[in-house]
Amino acid sequence: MKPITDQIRNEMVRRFRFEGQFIGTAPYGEGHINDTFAVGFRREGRTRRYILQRINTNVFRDPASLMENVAGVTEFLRRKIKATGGDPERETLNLVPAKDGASFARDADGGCWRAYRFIEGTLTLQQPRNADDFYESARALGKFQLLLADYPAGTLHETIPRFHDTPNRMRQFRRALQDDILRRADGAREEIGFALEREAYAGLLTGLLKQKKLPLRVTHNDTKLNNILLDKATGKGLCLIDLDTVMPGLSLYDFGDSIRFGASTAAEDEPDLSKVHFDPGLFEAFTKGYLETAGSVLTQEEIDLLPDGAKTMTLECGIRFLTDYLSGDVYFKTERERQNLDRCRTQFRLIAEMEEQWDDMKRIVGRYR
Ligand code: ADP
Ligand code: GN1
Ligand code: MG
Repeated sequence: MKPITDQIRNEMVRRFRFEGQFIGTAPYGEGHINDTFAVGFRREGRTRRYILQRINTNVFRDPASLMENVAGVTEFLRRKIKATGGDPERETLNLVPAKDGASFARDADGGCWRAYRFIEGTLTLQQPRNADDFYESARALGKFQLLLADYPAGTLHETIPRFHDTPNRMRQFRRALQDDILRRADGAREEIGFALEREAYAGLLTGLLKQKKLPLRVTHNDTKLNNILLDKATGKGLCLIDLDTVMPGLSLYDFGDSIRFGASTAAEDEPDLSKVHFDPGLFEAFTKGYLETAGSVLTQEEIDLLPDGAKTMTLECGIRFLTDYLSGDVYFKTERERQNLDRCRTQFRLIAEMEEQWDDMKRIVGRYR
């Protein structure tokens, strides 16, 4: 993606139906994919913020289809939240259309931009501060899946083909390893071995899906904690954001992706592995919140496989970070050279500890089923 010049960004600020007098704009958030800005306006003595985002079109090849998904899902959620007495301004994303009425706008460099109303009074956490935070995020995820249970899945475009096809991620990893374009493989032998030893396991969930032993649902597919806003005042789980990958998928992908990011004692890219542990207390808090909200619609198999959802998604994400490291950091944003390798290593550390605590994880799920 081309660097964003001040000129382009200012031009894009003028292209959307923002209300009031422009105050300023600044980079915002810690997403790995899109370029996100907070934009401030002043109106009737009050400040109003918006989120302005350039969509990463290297990752999302068909932004028009992606925006159709986002518009469809947010509109659907809006209606449901309203009907059940909730606050659609805060419990779902709300798109701000471009001045020509479209859901996104193109800049002079071909970049695609969209805007949302900023959901104020919320927390985006990079790690849960305590078990309650994580429990609340799980409840928000469970509610999200319930609300979308009757969404017309056939109308959703696949924004990234085979996004959670873990065996395919494994094949991509093998190709990157074979090419080893930067000669980085030698410095990552342990991680490479760890991934390859789990190659057969990587196909567990996709295999069960193929055999129709797990149901396809409308899922979010990117449920790490910084994509789930909490209400600052009440601490309650409020809103799932980052809807670019809402697609048909397995409930276990969403459960697992939350666990791999949030049930850790350290940041996703912590270089010091002695700080990284899988936290069974956090796993328990999330499982409880998730099953309290979504449990009634899940099948017995889905519930039994929650630990495998966690392990599979942690493995998949670790493999993706390792693949990107070997490929020269072309997919995930990085600020330092070994960051993708550090990210991979935290994921693999979590897996090793999950494997050690497997029976406990099963017991925890058994407590809330
Ligand atoms: P990415 O795909 O790069 O992860 P996100 O859509 O997740 O981009 O946005 C990045 C960050 O911006 C989020 O983690 C969150 O902190 C913040 N954010 C995004 N949309 C909103 C919103 N409508 N209101 C408040 N904060 C938001
Ligand atoms: C990316 O966009 P963001 O930062 O919320 C990625 C996820 C990964 C995650 C790892 C579209 O999420 O799949 O799990 O980084 N999103 C995409 O932190 O690839
Ligand atoms: Mg995000």
